[in-house]
Amino acid sequence: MSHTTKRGLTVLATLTAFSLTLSACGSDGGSDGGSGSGGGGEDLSITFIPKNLGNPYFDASQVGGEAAAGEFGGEFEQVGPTEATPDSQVSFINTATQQQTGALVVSANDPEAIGSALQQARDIDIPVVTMDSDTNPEYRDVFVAQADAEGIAQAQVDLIAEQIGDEGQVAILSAAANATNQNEWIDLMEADLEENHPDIELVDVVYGDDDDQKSFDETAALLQSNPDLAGIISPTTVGIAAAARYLSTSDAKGEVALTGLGTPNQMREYIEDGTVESFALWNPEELGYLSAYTAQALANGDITGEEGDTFTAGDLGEYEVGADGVVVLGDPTVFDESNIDDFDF
Ligand code: RAM
Repeated sequence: MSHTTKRGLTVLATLTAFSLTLSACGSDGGSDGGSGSGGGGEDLSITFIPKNLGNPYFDASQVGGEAAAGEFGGEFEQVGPTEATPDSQVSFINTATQQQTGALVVSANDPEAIGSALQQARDIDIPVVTMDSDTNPEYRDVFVAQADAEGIAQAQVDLIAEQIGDEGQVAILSAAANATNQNEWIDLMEADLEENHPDIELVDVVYGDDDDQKSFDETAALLQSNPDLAGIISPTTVGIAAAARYLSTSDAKGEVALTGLGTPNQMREYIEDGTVESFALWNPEELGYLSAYTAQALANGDITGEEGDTFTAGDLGEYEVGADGVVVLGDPTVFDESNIDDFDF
């Protein structure tokens, strides 16, 4: 498989063992998040605010965050909006700030809209970590990135190119229109397609807002308005699962390729029934785990977010803060019928 060698995408054997460790780890579930433990000691309270609730991806990152907090004796809570709109997280950030949470970990729906709310938290020395989807860098101390953005973009382009014989029309079904992470990947995918895949034409980019029904409906509309479509890339776990569900019972099954970023548990049935050949992702449990340890390291004063700072993230080992305050989890993994059953998230 050429895509696995080009960017060094690897199946991390440690992932399964890591998941087992996480599920064995107890936690109080965070019933008391805002207890005012702003000092960053053993009783550190950490508040996770995902893009939206009800998304299995963020359920998984929550598992990792809870496990980490359990290990270092902290308290954990996850709160957030039901809709992934630009400013829907503001009230949750403000509440956590008023309660003087020990640290905030946020996946941003918009790079700017939550900026002043985060700044208010930082004004009273609450460390702010973005994970998964960044804000503009001035609003946070550290961004915990799931993987290198170029690698994530190229993995998806390589997968679709391989599945459609490197030619034909493709479309992108994304998350929310302002999502920092998806927009960066889309820009990089467009550049990669233009430079390296002259016979692939990107005909449309549509947005399902990380809402299952909207993503399903957008898939139907895409197929209707682009009868010659050869493939869809969906760089969102909500989007790819909804698109796969639509394709699986439509005439386009097996005719229109689908790839992107999905969780193995949501995509397993579509790999098994032949709707989807392969897709990619990192381990969101590990992302949550690393983000909680990053928050603790900031709260303890072990790091400040400066390039070159190092800290230990529990079982994941040592990490270093890179340029622009970014910590990178690792390489994405490609899933197909040969390995999907090795993963449970
Ligand atoms: C969705 C969210 C998340 C993204 C994954 C791939 O769950 O949009 O931000 O990282 O997909």
